[in-house]
Amino acid sequence: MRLRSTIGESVAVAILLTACGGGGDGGDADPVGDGRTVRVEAFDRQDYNADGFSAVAGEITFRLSQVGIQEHTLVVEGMEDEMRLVVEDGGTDSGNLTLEPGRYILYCDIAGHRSSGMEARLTVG
Ligand SMILES: [Cu+2]
Repeated sequence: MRLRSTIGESVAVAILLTACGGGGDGGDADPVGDGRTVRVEAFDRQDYNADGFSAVAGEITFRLSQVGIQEHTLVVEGMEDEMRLVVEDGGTDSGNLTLEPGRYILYCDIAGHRSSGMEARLTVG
């Protein structure tokens, strides 16, 4: 009985820690990012790992990782010609953009994916 309750508690703690992971810069939905690099994961359910990312103005590295088997892309709305990251076969892709402070939209340009949820805000401060 004693052992069982200890296991229950450690599972609860682990779940709590997992839920608290990620950035906490404030804002509507806790944008994710450490300043210079925006790390995005693309899932088969046609969603990214976050709805909001943050970065510091200047040269920003975007890194897209595939979680699953579907091909996905990452572009910044209005800057599609400057950077288009593509992941397939479990790979990653990365590129750089120089951005001024402002709000941007990231999305996957494969037909149907953006409307399914592959869209996220990027706040550059
Ligand atoms: Cu996609």
